[in-house]
Amino acid sequence: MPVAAAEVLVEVDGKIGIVTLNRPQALNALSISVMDAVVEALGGFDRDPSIHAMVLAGLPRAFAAGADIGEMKNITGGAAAEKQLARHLSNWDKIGLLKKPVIAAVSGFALGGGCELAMACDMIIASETAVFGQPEVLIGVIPGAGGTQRLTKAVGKQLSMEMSLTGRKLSAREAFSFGLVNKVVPVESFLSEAKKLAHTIAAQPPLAVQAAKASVREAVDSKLSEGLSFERQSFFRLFDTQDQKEGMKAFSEKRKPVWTGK
Ligand code: DAK
Repeated sequence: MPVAAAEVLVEVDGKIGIVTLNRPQALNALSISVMDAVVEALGGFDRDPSIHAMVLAGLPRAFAAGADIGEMKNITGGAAAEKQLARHLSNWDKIGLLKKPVIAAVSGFALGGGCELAMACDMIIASETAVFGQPEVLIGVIPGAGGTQRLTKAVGKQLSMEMSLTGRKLSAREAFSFGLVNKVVPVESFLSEAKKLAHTIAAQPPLAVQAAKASVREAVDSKLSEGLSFERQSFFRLFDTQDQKEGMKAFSEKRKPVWTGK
């Protein structure tokens, strides 16, 4: 399904490319079409020799409140989840594979797939209102787009466990103190600060920048593919459970879920 044109905005500012999520009515929930458009836009900038760095921005109230629960809630069975969501999920991985640096400009909610999207970028500029979390357990699943792996590498095992097992969220200041974000700025300037950082990078020699990015990634990502694959299979299997159905249904019906452990 093609994305509604206004749901993802794409612009160029000198040597930087800016992609903005713009689905405010759903707190920038990452539907299949939105993620396809984001990857297409960033991929286009990655191949464009006149672009040297990119910014992936959200809106002041939300970077992204997760993958679109409405699209996932009716999937029954782990095999069906894998069939329907595997390509969607590969979009998060594709962002991690871009050659040029991507800076996430995060304000408001960065939850679930939104937090995973920010973490798939290379650096994060956060507004004072940013909130980071992996609350999937609250709707009967687990992070499925890299959260258990990238969050653990970013903040360490203890905090990552707490966040993934309880849905605990981090304020922008906490995220900064744990090394998840580069800088915290007033909400009015989160986008301009991200652009400023992108322009600074874009002024450096592009081949050296790309080589540095690849090297830092290598340090962080070795064995990541194995972890991601393990995480993914666990995620898909949860679509065989009643609690996944109940968690997503309860969210849509705006009530508390009743867990059965089945
Ligand atoms: N999906 C769809 N709609 C969402 C949404 C989401 N993740 N989050 C918010 N919305 C919608 C709400 O349904 C509501 O729509 P209307 O009812 O107005 O039509 C609108 O956005 C405003 O939300 P609220 O009314 O709930 O606003 P509040 O300020 O009261 O609360 C909130 C904000 C962010 C605390 C709350 O909306 C919330 O808890 N949202 C869900 C957060 C969450 O659980 N996120 C994780 C989702 S699961 C994978 C790829 C990705 C993933 C997994 C696998 N593969 C392809 C394998 C990722 C999974 C997830 O992200």
